[in-house]
Amino acid sequence: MPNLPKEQIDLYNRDGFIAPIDIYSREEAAELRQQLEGLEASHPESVTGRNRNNVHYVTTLFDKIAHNPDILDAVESLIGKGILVGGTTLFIKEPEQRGFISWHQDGRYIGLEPENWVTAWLALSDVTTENGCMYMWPGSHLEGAREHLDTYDEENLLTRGQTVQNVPENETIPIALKAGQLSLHQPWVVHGSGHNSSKSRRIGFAIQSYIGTNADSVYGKIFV
Ligand SMILES: O=C(O)CCC(=O)C(=O)O
Repeated sequence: MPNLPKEQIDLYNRDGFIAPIDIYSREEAAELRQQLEGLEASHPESVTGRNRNNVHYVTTLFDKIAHNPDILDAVESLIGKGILVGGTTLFIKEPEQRGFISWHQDGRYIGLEPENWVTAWLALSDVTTENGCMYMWPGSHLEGAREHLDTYDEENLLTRGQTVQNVPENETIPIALKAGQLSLHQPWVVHGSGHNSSKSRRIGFAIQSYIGTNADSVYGKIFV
């Protein structure tokens, strides 16, 4: 895939995200999902709980996805050449699983500056409003860092339940994706996702994040 066209880059700058971007065909995505589910069957502990964090170290399946040239081309359009994989996470919501991700900004807890980094989220199942797709608040990145309240809600899949308050939910946009499609979002865009109320799994693989080689941790300097 060539780099993203200017119109898409403009949309990213305006809204704080772009979706959908076609990466894998349906057949390829089904094959990747099958490999994941094969691993879950043969080595269940390897891709559950904390092992879902940096799962690209656990299996080459996810390392290959994180280094997919089409994804890297799209990312290069936004952050330039010299791209590092800062971390990855497998976000799975099981059928009818209660569990949501509260409104948050990745920039607030990943803590990297300067801001030439971007989170990529690849769907390995179809992702819909019913099974708990992400919602983005367009333009919310333009005001930079916002206060987050640690709510420690039991059903919140974020460790501290960190939450941006007073998000105008009627302005937020669902990011429905077909298996094999990608979304890209900016560090300061406010986003979250709801429960899976469907009878099928919602499977997403996030590269959190692709970072420019000049990005440095600001934890302990700006954020604590
Ligand atoms: O998978 C989800 O629902 C949320 C993921 C997320 O917040 C992220 O990738 O930044």
